[in-house]
Amino acid sequence: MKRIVIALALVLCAAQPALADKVATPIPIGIAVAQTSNVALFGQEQVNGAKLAEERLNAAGGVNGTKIALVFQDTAGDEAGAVNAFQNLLNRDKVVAIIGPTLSQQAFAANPIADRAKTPVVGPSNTAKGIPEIGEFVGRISAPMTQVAPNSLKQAMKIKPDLKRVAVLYAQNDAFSSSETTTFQDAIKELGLETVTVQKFQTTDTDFTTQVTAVLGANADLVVISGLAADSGNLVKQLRQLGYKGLIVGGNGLNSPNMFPVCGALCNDVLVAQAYSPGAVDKNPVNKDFAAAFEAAYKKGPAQFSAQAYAAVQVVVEALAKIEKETGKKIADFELADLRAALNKSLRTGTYLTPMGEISMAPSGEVQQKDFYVSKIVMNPDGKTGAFVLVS
Ligand code: PYR
Repeated sequence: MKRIVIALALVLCAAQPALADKVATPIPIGIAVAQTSNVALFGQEQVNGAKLAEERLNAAGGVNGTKIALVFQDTAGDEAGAVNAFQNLLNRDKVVAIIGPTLSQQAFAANPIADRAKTPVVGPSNTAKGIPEIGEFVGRISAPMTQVAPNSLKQAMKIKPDLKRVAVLYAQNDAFSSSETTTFQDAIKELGLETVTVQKFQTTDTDFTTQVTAVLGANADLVVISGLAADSGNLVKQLRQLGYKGLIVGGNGLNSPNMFPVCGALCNDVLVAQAYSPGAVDKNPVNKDFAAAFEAAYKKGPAQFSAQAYAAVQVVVEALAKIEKETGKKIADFELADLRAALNKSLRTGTYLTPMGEISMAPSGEVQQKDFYVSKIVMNPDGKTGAFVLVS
């Protein structure tokens, strides 16, 4: 009985909204991305983008003169890591919002925790169907693959107009990959192409002999891959090593230069649809400025995952500034619970001029973005470094 009473008391305490908490200064914004595991191939790029945003936005005055402080929590690559990171950021670090996690697979597990804590989540790289639907406090600035991915198929058809036979491969243990492949498979049908084989794999796989044998046996002239960076890089490498000579379209999991060392020179010519391109600077001075600052800081051009993480921090900071403007009250004078609720609303109003162009967040939390790109991987002679070269 005594144990039950103590347990009940603990539950009641934990359930109490942190009404007494004021927003700390500098204003804490959580960054829950993968800094370890294979998913860090994306996460490291996100850390770079977020850190650059913190530095530049603070140098420009932060939120009307109040600085922000990013609080980094490593989610590693799985759901448990993301849940743990979210809990720390919400309860210990008392952040005003969480930017993260890296994978949709992690978002489906961790975002409901932030939603229950009435704390806004801004997804910087969650592109599966169903992310904003997780809850009222869940939004994203990463365009869903339903809008982005089909562009790469259209580009493949431009390169090879007699294209017909498509092999589809996807990681069945990953929510984003399973979602993206349905988008690809629908688009393949709509574009009048024929799916000649569908092959599944795991994100932890390193040997793709079975899948490649099936692709070669099906006589495909286009291969479409939905996976993460390490697995997809190995798959591309083994397709080429075993003699596949046709076109390859990669989904968002192949959208990282950190994949280049995995497939090396054999990454050449893979087509990838993108929500950001460092090459698209002509019409967007914000991107020009960002790309130059990134290059100066890291001695390399920004990848999509970096640009989206930068944009996520920018969007949160601008939404905070809007709250001050509209209420005439400084962020530090808010109670945390009130600020989190106000921020969720503010995020969903107005537009943001980011490195990805002008974006906004619908009341549902879905991003609204206009410009998308397709790039081709071009490797350098060193076989380790390369670039996504804009083709459309
Ligand atoms: C996702 O997990 O949603 C990615 O796009 C990588």
